[in-house]
Amino acid sequence: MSEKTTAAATGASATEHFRATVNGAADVPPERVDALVNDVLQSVHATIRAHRVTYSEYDALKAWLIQVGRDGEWPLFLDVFVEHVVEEVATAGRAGSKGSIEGPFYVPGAPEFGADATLPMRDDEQGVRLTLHGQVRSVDGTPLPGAKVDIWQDDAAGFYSQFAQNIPEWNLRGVITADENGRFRIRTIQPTPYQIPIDGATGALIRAANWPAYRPAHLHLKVSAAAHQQITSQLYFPGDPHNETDIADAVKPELILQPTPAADGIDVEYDFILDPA
Ligand code: MBD
Ligand code: FE
Repeated sequence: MSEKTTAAATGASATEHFRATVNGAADVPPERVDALVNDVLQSVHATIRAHRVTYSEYDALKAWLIQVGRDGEWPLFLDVFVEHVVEEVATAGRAGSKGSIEGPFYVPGAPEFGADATLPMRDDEQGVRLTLHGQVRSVDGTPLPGAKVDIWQDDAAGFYSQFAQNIPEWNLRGVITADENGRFRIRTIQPTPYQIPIDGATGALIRAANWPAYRPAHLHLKVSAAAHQQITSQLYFPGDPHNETDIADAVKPELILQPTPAADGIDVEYDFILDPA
């Protein structure tokens, strides 16, 4: 582990990536701002009254909010504590596969591969070898040829490339194009439970509240095909104790894989069912 892999360094990267890839200034109509901000503030006011919040607690809140920004941890904090409900609302009408949150560490533009791919990894990459294979279909069962599976994950030490030091740029990231039957095969390593950086403001809050600071081991994926809605998802591993206590509340039973032993590690099959656009 590099000494430079700090919460501030990770957070600054996540903030930069968000600014570079998302139009944060998208127009939200005034009546929506009015309704949403009013409700949030009323919840805050109600909490203050119910708990008789003191000036020292109010000052602790101000100091903490300032520090989240200084550490660049707003993407981390929001994706851990808020995004799962945005995802729930956004995907409520879907008939196809369940999805999960994107989180702060997605980077578009990863190297592209054919239907049978090995993710970019170091010669001495640590971790159990994992093969993930399956088929992308429409809700009516039609295979989706040429579907894209964009995958990213942490390494055996729990770090994501581009958000920690000394990892090759696109390590354990890739975009796989499914074959003419919508099938894909991805060779990678098993991901590791992820500990929220404990030296930043988000970690300080988690410690102060005595919550578990972990996400279970997970693969991140975005699956897309022509004329279909993209699915953003995460896949998890059975028996990971963090599945029940995920700090980001992003585990669903449908997303837990059923691995089988393979000669060189483990093998998992998982199909993605996409809703028409
Ligand atoms: C992660 O790896 C992640 O997936 C989320 C949602 C939040 C923090 C780190
Ligand atoms: Fe993650």
